[in-house]
Amino acid sequence: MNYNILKIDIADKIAVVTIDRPEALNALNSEFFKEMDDIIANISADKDVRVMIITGMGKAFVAGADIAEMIDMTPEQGTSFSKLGQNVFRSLEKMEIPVIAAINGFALGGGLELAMGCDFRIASSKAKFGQPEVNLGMIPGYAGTQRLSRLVGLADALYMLTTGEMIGAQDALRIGLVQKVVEPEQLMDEIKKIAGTIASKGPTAVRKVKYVTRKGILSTFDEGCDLESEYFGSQFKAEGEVGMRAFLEKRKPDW
Ligand code: DAK
Repeated sequence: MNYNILKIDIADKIAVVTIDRPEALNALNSEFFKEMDDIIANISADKDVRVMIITGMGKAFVAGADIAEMIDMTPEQGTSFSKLGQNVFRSLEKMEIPVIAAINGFALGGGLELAMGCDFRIASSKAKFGQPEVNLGMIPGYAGTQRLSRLVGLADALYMLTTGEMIGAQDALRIGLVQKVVEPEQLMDEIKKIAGTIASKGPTAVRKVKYVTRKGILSTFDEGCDLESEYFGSQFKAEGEVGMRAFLEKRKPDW
């Protein structure tokens, strides 16, 4: 798989996708969305890959949508560029395997929206987060208004969305925007460790737990519980038997 902007490295059942356009702080242009769409399809088809990590090259994770590309858009083009980004980030959520954002630096605008399309986020202590669209007279276009409030609550989301202020990694941790903060030089090792832990679990169980949890949050509680019962039951003759037998025989399961 060869791409211009994205680099992909697959090892030990973990795919690391690096956005490699540091001269523009990895700003998201249409080529990025084409490549990311293709990578999502390819990784989804590779049943050996159990976790995907997305990170950025240089001092930014992603400093936003590419302002230079957006400036001349008509309202109609803006709406369809917004839909394109929303669809690609939604596809990340719909991937069967967990997707982790490794936030190495600035995660601004479209960059924070990309990170929020991932299942969870681990940040370098130097990372900075913001939805600065209002500084440009714009609003987020890749579902940032919808995901931020769901992740951190209405008041913290509206604080970030209306002030356009950047917050640091510790504040992002405090409001639940990221799940862990580590020193910059430890970021990839730590994330690969977490990804390795996930990759060692029952692969079908991990996929199903992501599906049921994500589906449940968009359903009623009772609908979510019905789905959980169905998937819980279906695991017995899938990996459940292997995992429970291994536990009783005091050995590691061979999935
Ligand atoms: N787009 C294009 N280029 C960017 C960029 C961006 N978002 N961010 C940085 N760059 C470029 C800079 O122009 C500069 O290029 P050269 O001048 O070297 O050619 C290079 O990256 C290095 O940036 P700086 O020189 O500015 O680096 P500093 O360390 O001094 O500052 C910074 C870093 C992150 C504080 C600063 O670059 C900055 O404020 N960048 C802009 C951040 C920002 O406002 N991001 C949000 C973008 S708006 C929509 C869809 C989506 C969205 C909106 C609408 N529709 C479809 C309608 C979402 C919008 C956004 O994401």
